[in-house]
Parts: sequence; C-alpha cells; structure tokens
Amino acid sequence: MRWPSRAALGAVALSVALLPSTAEADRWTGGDAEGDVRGWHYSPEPKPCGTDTVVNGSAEVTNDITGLEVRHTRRSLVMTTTFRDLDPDLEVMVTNYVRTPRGGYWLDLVRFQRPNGTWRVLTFLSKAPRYPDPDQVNECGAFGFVSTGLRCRIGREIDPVGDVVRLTLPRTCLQSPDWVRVGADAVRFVETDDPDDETFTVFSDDFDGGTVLTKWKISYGPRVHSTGVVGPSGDMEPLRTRSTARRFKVVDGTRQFAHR
Ligand SMILES: [Ca+2]
Ligand SMILES: [Ca+2]
Repeated sequence: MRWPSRAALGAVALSVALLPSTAEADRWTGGDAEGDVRGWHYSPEPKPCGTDTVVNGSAEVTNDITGLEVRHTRRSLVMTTTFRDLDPDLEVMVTNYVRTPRGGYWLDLVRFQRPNGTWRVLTFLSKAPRYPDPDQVNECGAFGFVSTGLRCRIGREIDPVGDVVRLTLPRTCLQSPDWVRVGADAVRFVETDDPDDETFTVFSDDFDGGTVLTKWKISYGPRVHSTGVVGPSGDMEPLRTRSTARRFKVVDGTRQFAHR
C-alpha cells in the first residue's frame, strides 16, 4: 500500500458565526452484523494473475464493523465507526464514504506500524473517483486509480477502549452540504515478514445497513441534514503534492482492496 509521506496540512479557515446555539445536531445511527468480515488470500502463482482464494474472516474482530453514527452539525460532520473489538496492536484502514448534493468524497484513516515499532496515523480526504464499469477491469480482475488529497483539517480519534474510530470534517471541506449520506468499510492486510514473499491476506468489512448507490456496492445510510445555517462554500483546493494510488480487485464477485 502506498501512502503519502506526511505533508503539512493546510488549515482551513473556519468562519465562526456568532449565532445563538441552535437545535440539537441531526444524527443517524446504523448497525452492522458481527462476524461478517470477508477474507481473501493472494498468491502470485501462476503468472500473470496469481491465485485468489477466499478465506474465512468470521474470527476477525478488530475490523469487524458493528455500527456507524453520523452527526451533521452547523459546523462539522462527525462520523463514528464502531468495531467489535478494536485491537491497538493491529493495523487497520477505515474509509468513510460521503455523498452530498454536489458529489462524493472518500475519507481514509490508516493506522500502521513503522519498522522501528512506533505507530503512525494518516488521514486522507479526496473526491470520490469515477468508478469503472465492472467490465473495465483488466484480465486479472484488477483496477486502480490515483486520488489527489484535498486541503482540510481533519479531526481523528482512535479509541480501542470504546472500539470506535471517529473522523471529523469541517463542513466547509465538503462545500457545506445541506445533507450527507455516509458509508464505511474497514480493511486489514496481513503479510509475512519475508520481503520476498509476495503473498498476502486481506480482511475487510463493509457497513451493509444502507442503500447501495455505486457500481461497487458501497452502502450509504440515509440523508442526514445539517442542523444549522449553510456556511461558506466553494471548491476545495487540491493538495497537488499529496496523492495516493489505490488498487482494487474483484474477488468472488465483489470489490476488494489490493495493495499491490
Ligand atoms: Ca460487521
Ligand atoms: Ca458488514
């Protein structure tokens, strides 16, 4: 998986209006089943495509999504993904998918361990890609694209005690939408320590409790309207120096992450 080196994230100037506090935030909560993590194993043989084998992921707990909560206030969008048992000793990548009246966004959080043993967390906001048609994948069932990061001050919280990952966006980063629909998935890659070993296993779980709105089966919850006034809006400035390459593979008829 190729992640960008940490770059200075530009702060978004938030317009803080001096208005009386408004009604409670509009919020929505949905649930997801336990024990529904999917797994697949990749081996590079035989060439050129290698072999994909579906494996049982039902024992995976750290990236087993059990709930998704959305709060859409006057100033921010707060997305809280709940897990069965978030393990602080394991890497995980969580993506929140956001739909607005003007388009879609992807927000990633990845927590990974560096070679020296310390842990690092990166977040990455980008516009949703144009999804290829299912018949546009290559002969090996793979497809990929490059996403460019958007300048935004992203709040993040990883709580292994409460088993939640919480990501917060100022509404200005999304052009201050009247409503949002949110989805989520979580992925964990398992590799061997041998750098010459090209095999790996991927475990992933989607929030399944909403409506599928894309060709690639991303499930979104209902519209959650903002409680307050519509703030300043405008196109976000892309972070030209930050981009990430993503690769996916169709395994067992569904979109799966692939980091090679
Ligand atoms: Ca689940
Ligand atoms: Ca699920």
